[in-house]
This record gives sequence, C-alpha cells and structure tokens, in this order.
Amino acid sequence: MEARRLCVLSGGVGGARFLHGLVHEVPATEVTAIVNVGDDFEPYGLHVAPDLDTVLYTLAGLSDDVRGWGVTGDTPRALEQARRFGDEGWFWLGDLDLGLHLARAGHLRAGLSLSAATAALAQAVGVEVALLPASDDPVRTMLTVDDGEIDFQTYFVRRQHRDAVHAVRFAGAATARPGPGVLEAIAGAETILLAPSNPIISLAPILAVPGIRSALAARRTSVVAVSPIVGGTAFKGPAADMLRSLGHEVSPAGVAGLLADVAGTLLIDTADAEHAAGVAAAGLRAVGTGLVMDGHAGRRRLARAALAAAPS
Ligand code: FO1
Repeated sequence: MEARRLCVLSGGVGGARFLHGLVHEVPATEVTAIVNVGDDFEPYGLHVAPDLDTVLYTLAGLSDDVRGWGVTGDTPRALEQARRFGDEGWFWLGDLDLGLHLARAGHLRAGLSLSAATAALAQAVGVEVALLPASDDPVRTMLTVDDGEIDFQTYFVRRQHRDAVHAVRFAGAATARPGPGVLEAIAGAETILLAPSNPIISLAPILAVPGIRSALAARRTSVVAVSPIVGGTAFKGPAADMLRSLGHEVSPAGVAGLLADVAGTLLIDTADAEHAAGVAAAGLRAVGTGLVMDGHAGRRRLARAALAAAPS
C-alpha cells in the first residue's frame, strides 16, 4: 500500500469530526486514519467497533450528529424485541446499525481480517479515507474501578462513565501486531496528526500496540497533536475526570506530558494560553488556535489550523 500524505490517529466522536473537517480541506485519498480498537466488544456474537464505525458513519455522512455515534434516523425496534425476549439490551444497537454489523459479520465469517472487512465496508459507502484498525488482533481497554476491573463498554455505556478510574490496561496489546499498512502510513506520511481524542483511552490503546509508539517517535517532529482539553474540560466524554483520577493535570500541559515522546507540536486553545509554558516544559511546541469544532465550519477550521501548525 502506497503511503498517503497525511496520517491521523483517531478515537471516536472527536476524531471523526476532526477527520470530517480534514477531508473538506484536502482530498480524502491523501488521508489515512489509524483508529482505536480498544473499545471493540462482541455483544450477541457481533463485532462492534465503535470508533471505526463512528469514523465510517461520519465520513459517509450517515452519522447521528447529535449523539455523535450511530446512524442518523436509526430506530431501536430489534433491540426492543430482544428486550421483550428477556435480553438486558443496555447497549443501544439501532436497526440500521445492526445492518452494518450483519455485513461485517459476513465478512469476518468469510475469513476477512478486521482491516479487510473495514476496507470493504468503507468502499461500499464511498469513504475514500484509508481506514486502518490499529490492530487486527484483539486489544481491549480494561479499567480498574472501586469494585474491580471492568471492560470499556461496561464502564462507558452500562455505568455511564461514573466510576473513578484507578488504572487502565490494554489486554492483548503486548502480543498484538499493528494492522496492515499502519507502520507504513506513519513512516511515509508528510504529516501525522493526533486527533483531539482522549489520550488515555483513545490514543494510548493505539500506542500500546508494539511498534506504533516507536514508529511515531521516529517521526516526532512531524507529529501535531490536538488537545482534547479546553479550559479544564473535555470536548466530550470522561477525559477530564480520567486525567484527574490518574494523577495528571487537566490541561494541555497534562496532555503534553502523556504525548511528549510521540508529538513535537500541540495545538492548544487560545483560552489556554497560560498553559503554553507547561506544554513547552514537557518538550512540545505549543501553537494556539480556537479548538472548539462548532459545526462543519469549525471542523474545517480546526483541520486547517492543524495542517498549518505542521513544521515545514
Ligand atoms: N454510547 C452510549 O453512550 N450508549 C450506547 O448505547 C452506545 C451504543 C453504541 C452502538 C454502536 C456504536 O458504534 C457506538 C455506540 N456508543 C454508545 C458509543 C460508544 O460506546 C462510545 O462512543 C465509544 O466507545 C467511545 O469512544
């Protein structure tokens, strides 16, 4: 696979919106997205890949923009029927989303890897960004909370990310191999962007796959990260609480500390100018801009700012 000009590491909603802005600034055929699979799980024997699917739906123009995940206009009839037959049905899989999962199940059952299945699904809806799972091997984010260790979707959806997180581990990562094309995409890209995704549960599981962190470190000066923390809070999800409970500063400086070995530049919000010195102390160049992705125009503006921040 020939390397594309831009490579983006992404989690779910924030990363998907960032990528959506990016493909309105540069041709989608120039972009590779390496996507977190630590959130993946297997309800009903189906392989659900929330971050890959969120990126896929967003780039295909199918996503539910209010929730950020799932398909616009989806309905829960199948899920309601499952509940009627006694299933707990705590994970909201809509009827249209189930269609994607049936198609993926068909590909996986026919022997395709997760990467090959993802490529087939993306092609079917005209997505031209190369969507690469960080690994085809299972990597599963596990969180230690007060009553023991739980898997990611139990923490995030079933318990609505209310638990304080004391430790995070990526089961399977030690022996996982990077997905096909992942290392080549990092080595060959002109610029590598880290989307405004949670550094602890969206970017870290990608970096935990052996070979990916060192491939990025070798390209560090060409790596531009976007802070998911603005004014002490996260765009979406539990990033702020998690940084705090794991002992990190809830600021761009705290994010910089986590990404110092892999990124040379961090985009921070102009409202966080006071943290520029902390970012620099962690060894990253801080570049200020407006980070809030208000509507489509905001997504594009952030993508432009990230591209402009890349050292030439
Ligand atoms: N998030 C929720 O908060 N509740 C859900 O019931 C839910 C269902 C769901 C189904 C498919 C899918 O692709 C994503 C879904 N998400 C749901 C989002 C997902 O759990 C999280 O956004 C990510 O794992 C975090 O990045």
